[in-house]
Amino acid sequence: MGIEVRRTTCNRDCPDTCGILATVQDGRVVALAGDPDHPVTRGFLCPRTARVFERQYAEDRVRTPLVRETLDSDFRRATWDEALDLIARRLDTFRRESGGASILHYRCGGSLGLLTEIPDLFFARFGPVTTKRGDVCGGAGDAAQIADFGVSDSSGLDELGNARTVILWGKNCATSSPHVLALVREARARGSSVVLIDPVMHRTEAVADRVIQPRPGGDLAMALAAAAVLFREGWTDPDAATWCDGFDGFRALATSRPVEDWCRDADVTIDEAEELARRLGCERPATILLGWGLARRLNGAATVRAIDALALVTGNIGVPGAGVSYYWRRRSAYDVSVLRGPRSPRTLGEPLLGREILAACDPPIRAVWVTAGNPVAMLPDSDRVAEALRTREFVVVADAFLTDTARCAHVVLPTRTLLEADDLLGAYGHSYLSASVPVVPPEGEARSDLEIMQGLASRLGLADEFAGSHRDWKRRLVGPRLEAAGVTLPDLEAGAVRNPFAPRVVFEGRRFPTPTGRARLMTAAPDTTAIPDPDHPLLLMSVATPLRQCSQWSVRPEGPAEVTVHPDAAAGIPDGGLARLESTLASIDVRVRHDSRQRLDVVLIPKGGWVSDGQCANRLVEARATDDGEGAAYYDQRVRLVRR
Ligand SMILES: Nc1nc2c(c(=O)[nH]1)N[C@H]1C(S)=C(S)[C@@H](COP(=O)(O)OP(=O)(O)OC[C@H]3O[C@@H](n4cnc5c(=O)[nH]c(N)nc54)[C@H](O)[C@@H]3O)O[C@H]1N2
Ligand SMILES: Nc1nc2c(c(=O)[nH]1)N[C@H]1C(S)=C(S)[C@@H](COP(=O)(O)OP(=O)(O)OC[C@H]3O[C@@H](n4cnc5c(=O)[nH]c(N)nc54)[C@H](O)[C@@H]3O)O[C@H]1N2
Ligand code: SF4
Ligand SMILES: [Mo]
Repeated sequence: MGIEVRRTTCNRDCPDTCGILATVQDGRVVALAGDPDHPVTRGFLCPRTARVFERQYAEDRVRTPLVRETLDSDFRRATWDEALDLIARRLDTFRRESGGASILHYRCGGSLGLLTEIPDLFFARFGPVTTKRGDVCGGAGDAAQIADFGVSDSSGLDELGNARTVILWGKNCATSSPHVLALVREARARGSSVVLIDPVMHRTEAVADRVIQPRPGGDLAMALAAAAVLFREGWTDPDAATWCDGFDGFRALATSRPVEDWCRDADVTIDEAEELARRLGCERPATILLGWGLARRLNGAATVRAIDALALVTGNIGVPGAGVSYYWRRRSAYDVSVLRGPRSPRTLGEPLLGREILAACDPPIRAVWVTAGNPVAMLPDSDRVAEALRTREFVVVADAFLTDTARCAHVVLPTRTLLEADDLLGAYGHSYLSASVPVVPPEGEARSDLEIMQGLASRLGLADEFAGSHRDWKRRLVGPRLEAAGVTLPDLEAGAVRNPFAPRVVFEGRRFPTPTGRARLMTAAPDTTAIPDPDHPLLLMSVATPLRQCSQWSVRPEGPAEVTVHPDAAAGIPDGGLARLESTLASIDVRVRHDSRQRLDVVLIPKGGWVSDGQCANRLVEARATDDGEGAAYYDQRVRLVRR
């Protein structure tokens, strides 16, 4: 068959949404490279995806449907007909006896392909059923930006080239958005100055002129300190009140305390707050690239609102080279109305999902279907999530691997991987659209979520509504509006296309999609004092690492989880020593690594460890929602290290 290079798009939950060139030899993928013609990918992939084809052919991939009667028994292989007949019969019974609300459909971010949302439509038509509410990933920040600007959207990445100052605020691009790191490096080479604000020291530091390490969760106080300096020095934009509602209220908030008091709460120096204010007020335009991490806190939405306010009062919004870039509206070009069905009769909050499943009554949750998610490993309070699943009458998980969540299922349905996907993508970190096209046929009997839903729909009287090939559905999603703008499905399959509806400069003219046309400034803030807990002196920073995509790894992590702490915060445990990492919920074995660049109040652990490998940070993390948007306060978890 020889060697061929095929083009597709990475569908992972990652802001970069890369163009991929796959080398296929005799029907197998043997190498992956970044598409040099993709304006953001520019010829390279991150290490986790460059090696993903090893997982593609892994022994432990689920290749056929797996079924078991009870959770005590082993899975046995089943045919698709057997598995789908069983599922259709059971779901129909639950619906008849207890109504659609007795079934929960939970979908998360395993693939960002739009057709991964087909199960939403299926369950809306079949039920409607119970679904999730909120968003553990970006819920708090989205809610904050919608409150401030009317919408969460960003200028094109090209605008980085016009920024005199770039602020990476809680954003570790080196790990989680390497293509943006390359653009920041270029902006710096052209003369922009780069500030990194993160309680954790990480590799992105290499592109920063200045690093500020506030206490975890101290950013709200630091932003208000900087605002107080801006007002004191007269560095705000003289016309800011014309595009902001609440200007006087925000000034009153920021100046309600002395700068040094805010700085003490943030654990930063006055010099650091002044420098931040000066860069925003005097070295304009400034672009703030805001990460998602800092909003995963109890006061996460208020923190993002304070950062938005800094940009608004300094005029760093609605002009080239400025803005608070958090989210790019990845679906905005597509006709997603084809994926929408009737509203759910009930929703359960995602950050508290385990508890909410267990507490649901009238009717109780009898069955759960999981699409593109691993909630046992990835949601807070893993043990409770596992208990909630294990006590249901029927659980179905569609996944390519036997994850912690699949281990709580009665039926596991093998799905396609990113190299087999046939789908459409937009990016949440830039403005390009593209398609995924299978570079190899599915391994074993794997099916896409669309194909799975079609199998079920034909058994439950919904066949007509779900009929059509992947390309038919992709064409429907491209829709007439995008076609009228000159973008067709073949264009998207041939390479990335700029979203014709994405603004080059968002909120241009400082007009906002709010009722008044003006942005809104926060006028009140929660208490910013840190509450110490001497029994649990460390905050658990369970953050992204280079070789893992959430709970999906390309090189299997062996042994206990590795945690990183400042040597003086290691409770006497030597570098390389073994310890217990404990919260009030649970404890896990870890290996301790010393790093003297870290703060004394943090301990780092990789995000995405599995319960079955003994590496799951979320067993330690209490389920608590953020102040708005129902995000998860993952990083406000207090822990301690105990010598073993
Ligand atoms: N390699 C890899 N890449 C990934 C992922 C992965 O698992 N692995 N996950 C993907 C996903 S799901 C997402 S949502 C995206 C982006 O996900 P993000 O969560 O934005 O990822 P990071 O860029 O690592 O940024 C998180 C940073 O926020 C910092 N942070 C935490 N708390 C605070 C705080 O209180 N203040 C400040 N200033 N900073 C704080 C953390 O220390 C960390 O460095 O990345 C995606 N990319
Ligand atoms: N402690 C801690 N926990 C966190 C975070 C953190 O920073 N710290 N980050 C949070 C964030 S930002 C996020 S977004 C969530 C992510 O949480 P999840 O989205 O649940 O995490 P993933 O590991 O990406 O898992 C999804 C599963 O989807 C499967 N999958 C991939 N493609 C497909 C497909 O096409 N169809 C189907 N059916 N399945 C597919 C994968 O094999 C994988 O097992 O985790 C959150 N959890
Ligand atoms: S995970 Fe992100 S950086 Fe890596 S290849 Fe996919 S889109 Fe690109
Ligand atoms: Mo995420």
